[in-house]
Amino acid sequence: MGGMPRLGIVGFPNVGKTTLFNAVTGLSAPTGAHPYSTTEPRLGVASVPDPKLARAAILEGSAKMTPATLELLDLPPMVPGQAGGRFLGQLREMEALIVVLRAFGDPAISDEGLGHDPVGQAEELLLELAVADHQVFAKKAERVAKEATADSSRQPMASALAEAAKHLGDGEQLRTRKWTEAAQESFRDLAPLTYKPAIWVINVDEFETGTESLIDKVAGVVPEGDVVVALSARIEEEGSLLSAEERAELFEGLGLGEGALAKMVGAAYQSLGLISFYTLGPKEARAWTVRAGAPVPEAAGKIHSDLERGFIRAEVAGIDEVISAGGWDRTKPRTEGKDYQVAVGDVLVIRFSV
Ligand SMILES: Nc1nc2c(ncn2[C@@H]2O[C@H](COP(=O)(O)OP(=O)(O)O)[C@@H](O)[C@H]2O)c(=O)[nH]1
Ligand SMILES: [Mg+2]
Repeated sequence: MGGMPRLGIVGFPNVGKTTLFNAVTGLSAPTGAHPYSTTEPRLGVASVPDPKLARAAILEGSAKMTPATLELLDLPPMVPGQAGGRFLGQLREMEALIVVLRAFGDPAISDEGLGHDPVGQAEELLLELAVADHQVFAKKAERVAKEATADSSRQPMASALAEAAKHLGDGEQLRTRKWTEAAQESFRDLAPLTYKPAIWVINVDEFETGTESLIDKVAGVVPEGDVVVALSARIEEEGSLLSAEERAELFEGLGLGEGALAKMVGAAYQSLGLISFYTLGPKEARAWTVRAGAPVPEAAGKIHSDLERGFIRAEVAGIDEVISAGGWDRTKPRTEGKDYQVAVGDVLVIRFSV
């Protein structure tokens, strides 16, 4: 699993973090009506939902289908006013955060006095994260400022850290500002939580209506560009245990839109600057992950290092084209050389020699 992008699930107690984790990973970690049912972090793998891959696999008669994956970490809850707890250290190792907000009002499930107003929770979480980052930034800024009095080459770093500490001290997230390359470099090893992409998940009641306005309200308080989705984690968890048809029936019966979970995973993937490309064959139809903008030999290297080392050229067609043509053999692929940047949805055949 090395190198798989990792996302941490965060939120206050009893908001449905573990339920969401179970829904996405297909695992069944214990959830509980008591607020601290998750005591240790748990790791799971989430498949990136990909209807195009499924269609292509059918067209190619592939024996096996392998979607792209993300790694998810289910964490014990944030405790209000206790930023800096031991789990924040683990959060720093994540590439992005999935923040769960409770909007369901089940009286049987304690909300620890935090209520079920997702906007209030979002504001409070943003503040907690800013405070947690501020602590580490203020400390380092002070240390580097001291060093800079003796060694002027440390001055730019001292200034960048001081500026970032001030921004955080104002309760702001680091990602709401553009930072120079040098500034980013000076705080990279601090792995600031407020600089990581965040996907906000509003966990609504199964009979909730008007989720659009909830989404708008939350989007109004989180940094611009953050993705906000609304879903019912409990229904998604139930749905994850069903076949595709049964699931569609369940969602339709409840008048819920299907696909919020897929949207969340897709948004997480995109927020990390990742794209999928495909290889198709009788044995396997597979989605692979590469950073957006990668040249085709780098993508080939995800499949096998020989394909990158011995790269000659790639035959490329978009997956939509392959599907509408009725299969790879009916498509007219383009030939691309080593400078070609892989695009979302490219189907690749790599020609190589070693
Ligand atoms: N009514 C309702 N209950 C939910 C929903 N999502 C989770 N729960 C329940 O809330 C409780 C806490 O959920 P859990 O996932 O353990 O919360 P965590 O503490 O954030 O990990 C469990 O009893 C869940 O079944 C939901 O959408 N609606
Ligand atoms: Mg939990």
